[in-house]
Amino acid sequence: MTKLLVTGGAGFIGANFVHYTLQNRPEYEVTVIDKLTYAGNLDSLNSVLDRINFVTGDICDRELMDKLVSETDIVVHFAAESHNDNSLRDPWPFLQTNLIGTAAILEAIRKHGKRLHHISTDEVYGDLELDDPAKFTPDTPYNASSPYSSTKAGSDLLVKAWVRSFGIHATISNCSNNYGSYQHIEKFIPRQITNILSDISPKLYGAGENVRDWIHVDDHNSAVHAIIDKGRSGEVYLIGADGEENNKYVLETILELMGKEKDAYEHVNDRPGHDMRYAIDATKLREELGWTPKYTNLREGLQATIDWYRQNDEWWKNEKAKVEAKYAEQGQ
Ligand code: NAD
Ligand code: TDX
Repeated sequence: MTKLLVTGGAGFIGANFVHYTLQNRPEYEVTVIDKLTYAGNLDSLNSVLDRINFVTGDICDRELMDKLVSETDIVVHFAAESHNDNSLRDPWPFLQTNLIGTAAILEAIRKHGKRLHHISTDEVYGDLELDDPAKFTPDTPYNASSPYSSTKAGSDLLVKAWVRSFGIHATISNCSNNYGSYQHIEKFIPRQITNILSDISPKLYGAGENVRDWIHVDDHNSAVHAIIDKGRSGEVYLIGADGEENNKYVLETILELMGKEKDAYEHVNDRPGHDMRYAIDATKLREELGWTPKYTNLREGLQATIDWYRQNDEWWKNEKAKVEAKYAEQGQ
């Protein structure tokens, strides 16, 4: 058995990664370390808690990370403060977890000679114009816009520095916007679905022209496994599935799939510094590692996601009023 330490495994992508790994890769023994912040939810792992080791803890705790890393073979590092809007209200948890937490993991990896896969975002590259034919590639210069994305960019640079200076065995992936089950209802797609299910009108920032490159979370996670299997140490892989759509289209599609009028939503205050467009060129991942995405029909993926939130209201209902009250303070 190969031992896998998953940081942030009670969050959206991390929990899906744990489920994906248990279903598809029986050779791995999984340990999760998660602080269970507002974004972590142990219920997302309920059905598999007897098949994994779960540790409640903070990745910034250097002693704890030293111990856990010494006991594993590979670390897959998902843990982060992940929401742009929160980073605009209070950047400090982002600086702490995304930078100091990643450094604590890197120091343990260096000391014990283990393998790291660092999960990052396409937002480190800044944004593109709507009419620009370009997409992000591994050679695009870093140009992050928000406290969230700049701390993720900083965490990537820390990993690159530890590779170059200390020769640690590490890979990095930068993925586009994920959707699917277990995503926190502060994020765009689950916020709109749960608004409609709660008779609250959906909320579109600004004109809704901003473009995101959507990928199903299972496709992100199959790519992460491909990189762990075959990725070259020190390399960066961009993960994306050619899913560019603007926010207005995504919201109108959700409304239509839920049997509502296409214009039954409100325009609210725009996000300060709102990135206009993200787009991933995943040629390196596809050609070098032979990866292909499975869930490329966004309408079908949205329908499955709507069904999941409808059937699992006990997973999100208690959080709804709190999340909406926080947005209301910003006029969003
Ligand atoms: P999330 O906010 O849903 O989950 C984050 C998890 O990390 C939570 O379970 C939380 O409790 C845990 N955590 C936070 N601080 C911690 C700390 N100090 N110690 C231990 N655990 C801590 O985030 P997500 O959307 O699942 O994102 C996971 C990773 O993927 C992040 O690194 C994010 O930057 C990256 N990413 C996300 C997306 C996306 O679309 N969601 C896209 C590309 C990359
Ligand atoms: O209510 C909303 N209305 C709205 O129009 C919300 C919450 C968002 N939006 C817009 C803002 C963005 O253009 O929708 C788009 C998506 O917003 P988020 O879900 O907040 O995602 P984004 O800011 O694009 O970042 C996401 O993808 C990259 C993740 O949250 C990050 O963790 C990841 O790195």
